[in-house]
Amino acid sequence: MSAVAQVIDVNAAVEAEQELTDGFHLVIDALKLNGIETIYGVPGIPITDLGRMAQAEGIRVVSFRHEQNAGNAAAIAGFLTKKPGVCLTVSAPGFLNGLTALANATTNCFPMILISGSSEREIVDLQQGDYEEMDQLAIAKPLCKAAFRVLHAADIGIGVARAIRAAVSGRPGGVYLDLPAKLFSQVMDAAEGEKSLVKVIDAAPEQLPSPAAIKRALDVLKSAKKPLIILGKGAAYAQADEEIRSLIETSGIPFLPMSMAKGILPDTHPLSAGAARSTVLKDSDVVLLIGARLNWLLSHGKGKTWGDAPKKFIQVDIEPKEMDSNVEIAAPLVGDIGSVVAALNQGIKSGWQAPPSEWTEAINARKEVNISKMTQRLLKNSSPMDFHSALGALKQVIKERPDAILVNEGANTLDLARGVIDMYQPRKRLDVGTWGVMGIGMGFAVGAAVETGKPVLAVEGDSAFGFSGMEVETICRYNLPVTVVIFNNNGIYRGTDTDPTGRDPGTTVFVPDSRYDKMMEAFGGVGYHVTTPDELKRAVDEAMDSGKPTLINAVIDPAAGSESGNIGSLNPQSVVKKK
Ligand code: ADP
Ligand code: TPW
Ligand code: MG
Repeated sequence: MSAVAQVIDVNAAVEAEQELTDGFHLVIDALKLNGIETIYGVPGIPITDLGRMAQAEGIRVVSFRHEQNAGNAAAIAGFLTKKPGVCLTVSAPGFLNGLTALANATTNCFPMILISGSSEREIVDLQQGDYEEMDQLAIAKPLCKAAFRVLHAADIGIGVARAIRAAVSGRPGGVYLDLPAKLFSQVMDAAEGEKSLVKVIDAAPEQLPSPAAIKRALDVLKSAKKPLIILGKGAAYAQADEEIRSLIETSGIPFLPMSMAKGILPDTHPLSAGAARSTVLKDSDVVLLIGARLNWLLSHGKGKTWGDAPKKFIQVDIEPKEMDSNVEIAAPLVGDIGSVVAALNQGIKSGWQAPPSEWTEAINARKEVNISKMTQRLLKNSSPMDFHSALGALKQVIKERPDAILVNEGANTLDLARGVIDMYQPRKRLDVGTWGVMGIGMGFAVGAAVETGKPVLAVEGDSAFGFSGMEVETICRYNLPVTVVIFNNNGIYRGTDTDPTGRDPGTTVFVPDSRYDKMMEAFGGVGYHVTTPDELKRAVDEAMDSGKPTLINAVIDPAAGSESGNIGSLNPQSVVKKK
C-alpha cells in the first residue's frame, strides 16, 4: 500500500471498529522509540496538544517563556548527551524565535532538532494569508544542517529518523523538522502506524582514520621539539575522555583547552598550558588540534598570536572540509575523535620520546609567573568588588564542587571567569561558544539541570542575563537546582557611559543599582544581594547546599570592566573626529 493510501477514512475506520492512530501519536511514538526523553518548547497552535499528549505519554515536556531559550536548552542537551535535543515551537513567530537557537547549535556543532508546527501548505504556497503563514522550511534550510517536512502520517517515522541521523552523524548540528497542522489529525491504522516507525540503528557510526593518515600524523608529531595539543569542544562532545587523557599523559605533550573543553583534564593538571596560553601558541612548532577549529577563537592559525616560528598543524576532525580552512594542515586526521585518538595511542605505545624538557620547563616557568600574578589579583579585597575579587570566591566554589555545571556569559564576566575558574571535570563549562552569543544563559542552565540532575551555577553579566532572564520563572516552576549569580556592573562592559547630549542614558548602561535578586523572589525562589567576596561565597554555598532556585545580585564596580572584555580589538574604530 502506498503511504497516501494508508491514511484512511476516519468514519469508515470507526464503523469497522479498527484501532487507529494519528499524527500526534505517531510523532510521540517515533520520538520515544528513538530514546528522546525530553522536549523543550513553548505551546500554542498547532502543537499544544502534542505537548500535552507527549507529557501524558511519559516524555518530559519543559515549557519555557520564549522559544529561543527552549532551543538553547535543547542544544545544550545535545552537547551533553550526544543525542539530539528536541525543541518544539508553534509556526512563524515561534519558529523564528527557535531558529536563532537552531542556527547557533549548528554553528557550535551541537545536535538538536527544531520541530515546528506550520500552516497549511496550500495556503502558504499561494500566499493567501493563513494564520501565522510562513514558508518555514525554506527559511530554515540555509541556517541548519538539514531540513525536512512531513506531509503524510505514514512518513512520520522516516521523517523523525532522518532528523535524528542528520543531527548526530558526521559533524553534529541543527535539523529542522516541519510538521504542518493537518498532519497531526491525519489518521491511520494503528498497526500500520507502528510498522511505519523507524528505530535509528547506530545513529553516529564510528569513522576510522586510515592507517596512512595516522602514520603521517605520528611522523609529524615525532619531529616536534615544541609540541602542543589543543582540545576543543568537539573533544568534550566526543566523550573520549580516557583516550584523550591517555594520549596526553603518555606522550607528555602539554595541552591547551578551548573554553568548553576545560575540564576534560583538570585545569590544574601538570601538563595544562592554560596559564601559558600566549607562550605556547607563539612558540610551539607542531600543534595537534583535537575537535577545535582554527577560527577566530584561535586567530585563524596565523598572525601575531602564532609568532614567526614555522608551525605544522595536525588536525583531528570528523568534517573533512574543515581541513585547510585557514592554514595548511600537514596531517589531516578525518574521523571521530574516539577512534582517531585510540589509533594515535596505539602508535605511541612504544618507543615514544617525551618532548624536550626545555619546552616543558619554559611553559612551567611562564605558568608560575602568570598564576602568582593572578593569585594576587584574586586576593585583593576591593570595595566595591571588581571582577577578580568576585571571581576568587567562585573559583573556590567550583574547586569545592567540581561536579557542578558552570554556565557563563557576558563580556568581562565571561572572559575573566574563563581564565580564573578552574574546571576539573569534562563538559562542566557551558558558555557563549563559537558566536559569542548573549542569551544562552537560562536555556543552558535549565537544559543542563534537566539532563544531568547536577547543580548548576550560572555566572552572568547583567546584560547577558537580560536576554533570557524571564526563564527564572521556568527555573522556579520546575524547581531546578540552579544558582544564578549576576555580576551587576550597571551595564554592558561598564556602567559609566553617558549620553553626550545629556538627553538619555548612555547606550551601554542600565538602571543603576538594580535588584535582580527580587526577580527570583517574585516566583518563589531565593534572592541575595551581596557586596563582598565573603558574602558572595556564603550565598552561593547556601544556595547550592539547599538546591533551591536562587539568584544572587553581586554588586561590581561599574568602572571595573573593559570594552568588549578581552576582544576589544575586534571593535571597528571611527577615523573621523567630529569637532
Ligand atoms: P572550540 O570552539 O572549542 O575550538 P569548535 O566548535 O571550533 O571548538 O570545533 C569543534 C570541532 O569538533 C568541529 O569542527 C566538529 O566538526 C568537531 N567534532 C565534533 N564532534 C566530533 C567527533 N565526535 N569527532 C571528531 N570531530 C568532532
Ligand atoms: C545576541 C553583543 C557582547 S557582550 C554583551 C553584548 C550585548 C554584554 C556584555 O555586558 P554584560 O557583561 O553581560 O553585562 P560585562 O561583565 O562585561 O558587563 N547580542 C547578542 N550577542 C552579542 N554578543 C551581543 C549582542 C554583546
Ligand atoms: Mg555588565
